[in-house]
Amino acid sequence: MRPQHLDFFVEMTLQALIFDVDGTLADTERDGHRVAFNQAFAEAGLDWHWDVPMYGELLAVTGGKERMRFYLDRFRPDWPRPADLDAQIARLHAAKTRHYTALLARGGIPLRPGVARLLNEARAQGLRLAIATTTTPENVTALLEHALDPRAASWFEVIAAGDIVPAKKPAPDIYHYTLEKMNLDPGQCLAFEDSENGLRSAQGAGLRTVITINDYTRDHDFTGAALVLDQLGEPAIPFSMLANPVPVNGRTFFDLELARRLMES
Ligand code: XBP
Ligand code: MG
Repeated sequence: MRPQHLDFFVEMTLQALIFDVDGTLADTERDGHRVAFNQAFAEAGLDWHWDVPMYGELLAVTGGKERMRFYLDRFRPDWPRPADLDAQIARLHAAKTRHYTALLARGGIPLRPGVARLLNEARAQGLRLAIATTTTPENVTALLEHALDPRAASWFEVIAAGDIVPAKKPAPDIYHYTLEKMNLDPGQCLAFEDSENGLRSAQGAGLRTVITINDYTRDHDFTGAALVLDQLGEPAIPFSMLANPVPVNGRTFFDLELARRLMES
C-alpha cells in the first residue's frame, strides 16, 4: 500500500493529456473545414462563399451549425430565411461533414509537428489521453485514423466532441464532461489548445493549458496560459516560446518532462 504521506504527490502528478482537435492536432480550419463548408454551400445551390479572411471572423463562433447562423446574422441579413432554417442548417452541416471527412480520407490534412511524437511518448509512459473538442465526432475519428494511425481513436480514453454538451467552447462544459468521465481532477491534467475560445474553456474547468498558435489565432489573448508556443516542435523543427517562457535546458521541443515542470509551477 502507498504510504499516506505520498497521497498529495500522487494526486497532483500529471496523469492525463487532453487535446483540442481543430488547430491543435492539425491545421484543419482554413484548408479543411472552410473548404468543406464551401463545397456544401455550392452543392446546395447557395451563393454563400467563405473566403480566408471572412472565415477568420467566423471562427469567433465555435461549432459549424452555430457558425452558419452567425454568418447569416453578420453578413447576410438580406438572405430570405426559409421556414425550416434549422433543418436546412442541419442538412448543410451533414453535407459539410461528408466533404470534410472525404478530404481527410484522401490524406488532405497532416498532424502538426510534434503531435504524434508527444502522443507516442505519453502512451509509452502510461499517461491517459483524451479529446475535448467542438467538432463533430466523425471528424475526430477520421483525422486520427487517416493522419495518425488506423487504430488511433482507441488510444483516447474519452473523445468528447460536438453536441455532447449543449454549450460549446468558450464554455467549460466539454472539459468538465471529459474530467468527469475520466474521474480526474483538473490539477492532474494538462490541456492543449490553439485559440482563445479553447483556452477560456479549459481555464474555466481549472486546467493548466499549453497553447500552440496558428495563423488564425496568433493575435488572440492568451492571458493565463501555462505556456504559449508556435508549435510543439520536433528535434529538427525547434519550437519558439511566445509567452511565459520556462527554462528548457537546451530542449528544442515540448515533451513530458516539460509538461511535468509546468504542473509544478
Ligand atoms: C473547432 C470548431 C469547429 C470546426 C467545425 O473549435 O469551431 O466548429 O470549425 O466543426 P475548437 P463542426 O478547436 O475550439 O474545438 O462543423 O463539425 O462543428
Ligand atoms: Mg481549436
